[in-house]
Amino acid sequence: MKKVGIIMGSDSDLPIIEKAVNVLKEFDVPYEVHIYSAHRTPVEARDFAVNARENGFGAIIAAAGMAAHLAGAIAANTTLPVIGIPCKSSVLDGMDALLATVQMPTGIPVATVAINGGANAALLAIQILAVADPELAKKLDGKRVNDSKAVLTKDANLSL
Ligand code: RP5
Repeated sequence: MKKVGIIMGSDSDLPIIEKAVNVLKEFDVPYEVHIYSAHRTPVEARDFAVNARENGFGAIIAAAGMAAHLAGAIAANTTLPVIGIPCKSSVLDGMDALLATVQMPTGIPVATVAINGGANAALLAIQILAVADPELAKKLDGKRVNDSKAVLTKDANLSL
């Protein structure tokens, strides 16, 4: 199976990345995590992206806050699908990162999830890998069924 690459701009983004890692573990999807910054370690971030396909990755998750250029910088250097997580890490509550991550120029797409949306980033990466992996697709179907059941159980237990 292809791996999911997870890059975060700083170790202060770790709590958000942990949400993604937990989902990937739940689905037994292999992953690799790195701290590379578009600004502080631009060479390492670029090298990871340039070599990602050859190194067995099928999708890349990039999480950053503030002037969040990481996902865009990664996307500029690979044609693998890149999923951006805008992180809430400044006085602007993540709106800065959201706009910086989502507003990509035509030709270099970044699939941007919600602010701090670590779990959805992982699910989207899994859905991308599942296009060519029927077993993984079946696991995704199973999760949807379980998630629905959990809501309906809460509905049945409502006592207001
Ligand atoms: C971004 O700046 C990082 O992704 C992080 O969200 C934010 C703050 O980084 P630190 O100053 O906490 O290292 O590059």
